[in-house]
Amino acid sequence: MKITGVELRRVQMPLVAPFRTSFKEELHRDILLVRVVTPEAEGWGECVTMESPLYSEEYTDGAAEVMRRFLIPALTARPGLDANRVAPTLAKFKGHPMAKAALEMAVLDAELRAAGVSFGRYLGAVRDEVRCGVSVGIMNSVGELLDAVAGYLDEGYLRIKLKIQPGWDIAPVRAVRERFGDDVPLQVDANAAYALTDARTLARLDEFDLELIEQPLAAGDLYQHAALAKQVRTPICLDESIKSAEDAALALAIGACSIVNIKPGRVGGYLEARRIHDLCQANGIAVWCGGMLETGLGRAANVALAALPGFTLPGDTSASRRYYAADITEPFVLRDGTLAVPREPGLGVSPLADRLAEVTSDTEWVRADAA
Ligand code: NPQ
Ligand code: MG
Repeated sequence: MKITGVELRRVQMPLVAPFRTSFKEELHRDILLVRVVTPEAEGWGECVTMESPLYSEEYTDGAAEVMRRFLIPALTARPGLDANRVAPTLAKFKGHPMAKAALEMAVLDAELRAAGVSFGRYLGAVRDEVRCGVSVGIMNSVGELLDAVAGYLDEGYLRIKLKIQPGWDIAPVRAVRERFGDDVPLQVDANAAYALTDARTLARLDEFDLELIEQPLAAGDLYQHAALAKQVRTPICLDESIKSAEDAALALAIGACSIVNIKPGRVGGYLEARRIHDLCQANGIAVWCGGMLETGLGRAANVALAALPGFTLPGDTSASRRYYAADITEPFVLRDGTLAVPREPGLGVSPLADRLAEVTSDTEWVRADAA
C-alpha cells in the first residue's frame, strides 16, 4: 500500500497513582500516537517513549522529530510498502527503535484492518486470553507497599513485580513474602540501578524464591550480567539490555540472562519482538511481555503478542485501570487474572472519538511528498 500521510497526535493521560521506578516518579503521561492513513485503511501506533531519556536514549519530542523529519518521509516515498518492509526501509537511520516500532505498528494495523486479520492471528497467537501480572512502584513506606500489593492480589493479578533500587530491596521483598506467603509468584525489577559490586546484596534476594531479577545492571553491562548470574541463584531477566534479536542471541550465548522481557517498542517493533520470541522458544528460554504504561492501543497489541506460545510467564500486561481512570479505547478489564486477546481485525480496538478528543493536546499532519 501507499501512505497518504501520517498524523502525530499527543495525548495527556493522568495516572491513577504516582508510579515510581529507580529512575523517575511519574504522575502523568504525555503520549505520542501515530495514525497512518492509506487509501485502503487507517492504522494506529503508540510510541512508548517517556518525556525524558531515562529508560533509554529515546524521548517523546525526539521521537516525534525523527519521525517527521526522517522516518515518515522514507516510508511515504515507498509505493509498495507493507509492514514487513518498514524496518528494512528505516534501517539506515540509526537507533530510535521506539519511534520505528510505533510506525511499524500503525502500518501493520492498517494492513491487517484492510485484510480483515487480527494482530493475534497474524503474529501467531495460540491463546484467547493472556495471564497478567502487575508492576508495583517504589513507595514511601513498606506499609503503603503492602496495601498496594493486597489490592492487586484482590483484583486477581497472577504475579507481582516489585520495583527495587539500592535501599529499597531486601526489606520490601521480605515484607511482601511474610504478608502474602510463598505461593505468590513474585519478581523484582531494578531498572539498571545496581552495579556488579552489589552482587552480595542481590544474592540476599535468593532466600525469597523470586521468579527472576529484572535488569539489575546497566543496559550495556551484558558481560557483567553473565558474571552476576554466577553469583546469584535467582534467574536474571533482561529488559533494557535487549534491543534486538541479535542482542538476545548474544545474551543467551554468554549466559547473561535465562529469561527475556520482550517489549516491542524497545526492540523496534512487533516483528522483531516475534523474532526474539522465536529465538528464545527454540532455545528453551521463557519470555514475557513487558509494559510501558500503554493506552488501550499499545495494550491491545501487547496482549496479542503475549498470546504466542513462548510467552509462558505472566506479563506486565495489566488492565487499563492499573494506570488510567479512563482509557482512550474500551478499557481492558482483568478477568480471572487474564486479559482477553482482541479478535477483531488489526488491533481489534479503536480510540473512542470523544475520549480521544478530550485528551488530545496537539495534532500534526505529515503529508506524503507529492510523487
Ligand atoms: C519496566 N515498566 O519494565 C518498565 C519501566 C517503566 C511497567 O514496570 C512512563 C513510561 C513511565 C514508561 C516507568 C513497568 C515508565 C515507563 C517505568 C516504563 O522496566
Ligand atoms: Mg523492566
